[in-house]
Amino acid sequence: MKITDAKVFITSPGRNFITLKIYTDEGIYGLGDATLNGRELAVVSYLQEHVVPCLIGRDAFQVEDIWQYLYRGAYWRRGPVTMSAIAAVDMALWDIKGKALNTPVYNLLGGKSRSGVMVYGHANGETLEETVDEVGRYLDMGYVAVRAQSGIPGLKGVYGVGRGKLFYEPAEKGLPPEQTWSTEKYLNFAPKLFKKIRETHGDDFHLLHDCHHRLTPIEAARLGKESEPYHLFWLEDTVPAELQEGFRIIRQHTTTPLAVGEVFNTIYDMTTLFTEQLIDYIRMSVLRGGGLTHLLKVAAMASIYHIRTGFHGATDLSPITMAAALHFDLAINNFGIQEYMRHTPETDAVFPHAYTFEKGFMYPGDAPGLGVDYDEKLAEKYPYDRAYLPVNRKLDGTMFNW
Ligand code: EZ4
Ligand code: CO
Repeated sequence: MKITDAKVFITSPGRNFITLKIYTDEGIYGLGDATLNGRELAVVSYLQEHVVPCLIGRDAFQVEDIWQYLYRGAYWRRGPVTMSAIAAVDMALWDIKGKALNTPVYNLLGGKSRSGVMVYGHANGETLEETVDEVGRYLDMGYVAVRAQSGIPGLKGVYGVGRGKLFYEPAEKGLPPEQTWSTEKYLNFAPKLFKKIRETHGDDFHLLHDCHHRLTPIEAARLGKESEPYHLFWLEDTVPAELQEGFRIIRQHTTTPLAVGEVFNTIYDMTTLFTEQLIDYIRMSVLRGGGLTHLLKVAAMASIYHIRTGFHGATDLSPITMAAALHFDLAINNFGIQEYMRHTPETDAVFPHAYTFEKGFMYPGDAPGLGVDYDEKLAEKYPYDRAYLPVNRKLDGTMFNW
């Protein structure tokens, strides 16, 4: 089966999404997600100018070879733009293979290893009380795992507290919005939040929290230690993970499980974290991490070190990435949990999909391939709209991590 063409689509049903569609000489097409929040058109250009011409005429079934061709063949390896582009091709090819063989992608990845995929939802509030109430709302919706993020007294626009409830989206039109940060205020506040959540809602559900790369290792160690009585499922992205060795310090001090990796691009970003067992969950997504082909290697290596997956699943990953993740999660042995931020109804309409949510679990569905389509006509109604993720400054104005 030969690849005859590939097109890149841009749509903005509430937020920007980039989609790659690969066509074959047998009439089967495949879809891949190429969305890079805040830098979308860089990936569009990378695909259109540099990747699509190399795809024409290739055998669509040679998924591994095409992956290696694009990864090794660029010479300039890795990075979010390159790896998101490769991921889009990879997702589309797995989609094509599933459709050609008339089977859902999870069957190509080893078949079902479990009945459903446990997901966690996002409870966000402006205040501690509001966040505690939101956690209750998610439990009422049937979730068995909830991430809690709250506004902090004295800080403006804290990560995780956004517009709307079910559909949190941090990217804004115009130039990047500026937020403020104080580690002192945060560290004094977070354990109180966890305490109140456990007192109000009990122990019988998984509680998660994201630090969004804002701590130093010793600060992360303090938070991990003080959180131990509330037994978090994980503490995410405590420190910026460019320095993998930084995790050694955190690990020496706390038994709170650690998750990291949504900004990682390849297996080389995590080799120290794996081999020294410095983390418990790896979060690199199908989209950011070069597709299913590369994640198969990541999951295999992780399994040796007792590390499980907990893939990124924010709204800036399109329903195509969500579907790809669910097929993968269902199939591999060392699956841990899957993040699930709901897309808006407008986005769901542009990407009709087979996956479903029920009582805290998700199911990829049994449609051949990934089970997601792209409504080109409807998508045209939502033209690209430049938006940026926020930037973050300390209270004295120092530029910091968002
Ligand atoms: O801030 O995907 O765990 N989830 C996250 C996300 C990221 C966004 C950035 O675009 O950290 O909400
Ligand atoms: Co995160």
